[in-house]
Amino acid sequence: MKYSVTPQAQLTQGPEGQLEANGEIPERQNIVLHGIQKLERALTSLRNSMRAPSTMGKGSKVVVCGSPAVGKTAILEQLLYGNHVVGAGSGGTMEDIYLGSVETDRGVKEQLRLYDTEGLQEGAEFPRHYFTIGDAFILVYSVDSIESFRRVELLKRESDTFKDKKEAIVIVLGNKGDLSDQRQVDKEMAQEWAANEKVKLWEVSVTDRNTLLEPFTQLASRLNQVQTKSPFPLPGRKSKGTPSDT
Ligand SMILES: Nc1nc2c(ncn2[C@@H]2O[C@H](COP(=O)(O)OP(=O)(O)OP(=O)(O)O)[C@@H](O)[C@H]2O)c(=O)[nH]1
Ligand SMILES: [Mg+2]
Repeated sequence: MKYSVTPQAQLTQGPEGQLEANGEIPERQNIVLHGIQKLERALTSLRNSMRAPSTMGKGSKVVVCGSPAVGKTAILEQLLYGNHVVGAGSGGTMEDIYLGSVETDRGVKEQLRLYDTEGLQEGAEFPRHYFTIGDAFILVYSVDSIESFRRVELLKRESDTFKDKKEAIVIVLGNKGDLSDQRQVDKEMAQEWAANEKVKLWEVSVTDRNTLLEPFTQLASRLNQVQTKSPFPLPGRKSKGTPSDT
């Protein structure tokens, strides 16, 4: 199967969800807290987002969530840019949005707005507004942390309770599959849980980008099906066709 993933831009959102794409950077505590490095990143993101205004507002919204340091950002950056250096910290995410285009198994491109969220410390609540935003949720744990798997179990229960779109898709990624000597989450146990929950679960590793392609292609395909089936199709969504149409 041929996979194709095209990055489009990275945006950064403020704590209240406002996009920094209108030429103004709101006064934000997180910039102050995270210092010059964060500020530089925000400015780069702003420049990127201003370069790609026509892509804003489009695309299925995919929320990526889980415990801190399970590799949420690394997964997205490896998928989209292929440039993540394992072991290089990303500094802890507050919230970033990546725009990417992923080819579905029908050979059409699905635009994704990928919301990279803040890692959830023990006891911290996942902000409820994400459940109303998301067309899909990627719950990420790390195979070397049973706590991170417990958080995914909790997020799945919360998504059942709070997501307000019945068709919202949930998939699970067990990251850091390369750390087999530090494994705390049994592969079979995790797959059994996923089968009971009726969600798909893949073990992946950022060290092997190929492991990321199938989950994202399947997700894009399912999102594309949901869009196509919608009784109120968005303009331009109706006749994406198949590869043989082109
Ligand atoms: N060995 C290994 N390390 C990984 C893998 N994925 C990510 N890492 C490393 O784990 C660390 C944390 O990765 P991040 O992508 O920052 O994790 P995160 O979930 O985005 O963290 P927060 O934004 O703080 O919630 C980094 O040093 C990554 O390089 C993987 O598959 N294998
Ligand atoms: Mg992160």
